Amino acid sequence: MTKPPLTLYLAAPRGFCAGVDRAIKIVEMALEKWGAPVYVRHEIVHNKFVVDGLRDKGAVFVEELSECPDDRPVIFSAHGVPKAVPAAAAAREMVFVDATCPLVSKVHIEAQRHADNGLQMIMIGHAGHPETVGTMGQLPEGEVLLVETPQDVATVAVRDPQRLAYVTQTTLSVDDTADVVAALQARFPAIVGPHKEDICYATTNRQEAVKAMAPKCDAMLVVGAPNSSNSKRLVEVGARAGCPYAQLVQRARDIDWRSLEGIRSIGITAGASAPEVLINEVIEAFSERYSVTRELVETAVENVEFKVPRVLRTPA
Ligand code: 0CH
Ligand code: SF4
Repeated sequence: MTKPPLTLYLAAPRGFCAGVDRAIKIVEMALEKWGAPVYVRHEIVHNKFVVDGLRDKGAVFVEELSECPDDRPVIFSAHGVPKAVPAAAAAREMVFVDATCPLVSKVHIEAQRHADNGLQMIMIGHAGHPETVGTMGQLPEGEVLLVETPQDVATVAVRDPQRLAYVTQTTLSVDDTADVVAALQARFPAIVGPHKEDICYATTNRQEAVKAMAPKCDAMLVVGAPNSSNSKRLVEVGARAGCPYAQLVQRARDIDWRSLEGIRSIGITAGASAPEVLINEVIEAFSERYSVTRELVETAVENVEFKVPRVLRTPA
């Protein structure tokens, strides 16, 4: 039987970002240095395949520091942690390594700097997401106000509208965040903030590529996990940019082939925490069913790399 033709658009950039790459390497180095078990507080990045692979090598994933023994090393995930977490580890004289992405740490420093300057902080982010919890946790409980939408901005109660600053989660929708920032600036003209927001280069670039790809595609798949904020945003961006069917899949076995019946083109991308091997698996699944012509939709070339410490040192 001849296979039906299919144009497969592949977004670039897609998949692993520099912060994810660095965080995974830190766990691997810790396992080499200290042997198993090494504890990791929260999924190092939001990807089951990555987490399962590291677990096989001896990493133990927990949600809270209280679940770790005193005498084994613990690594904090790429999403960042509240200040209380390293403080508690230090108090217990634990060996700990912080795999927080440097671009998230930069936001932590910003939040602290604004607070030191006497400004009340507003964070734009998703309630309960570990990065939001970590960034808000740079300041004492209740000091950072969270807003998610322009509606939240309309009702947020601030101490002094003249003394305000904002920071954002790094993995938000660029367009939605612009609306929230605009609402903040309209209600609080004196508010201080970053040039635009704190969304990182990787999030921005992956959304841009999807915007270019989506209008060409009958359907689009984003390889990523259901708890991955940046991956979920790619699905939304794809749908909004005109793709009639945009779906998140963790790997090839999640593809709903019945929903794809009759398509002549498919777009594929991946969140910042999804490994290329899973993208290749998805491409392979299409190649088995269709006569595929591949086209790259490249909107940026990334060459960001974050240094992994050559020797893992724990804070003095
Ligand atoms: O997109 P989120 O923040 O949910 O996290 P991820 O899927 O693990 O991707 C890596 C980003 C880590 C922190 O920015
Ligand atoms: Fe860092 Fe951005 Fe990757 Fe998050 S998505 S780990 S902020 S580079």
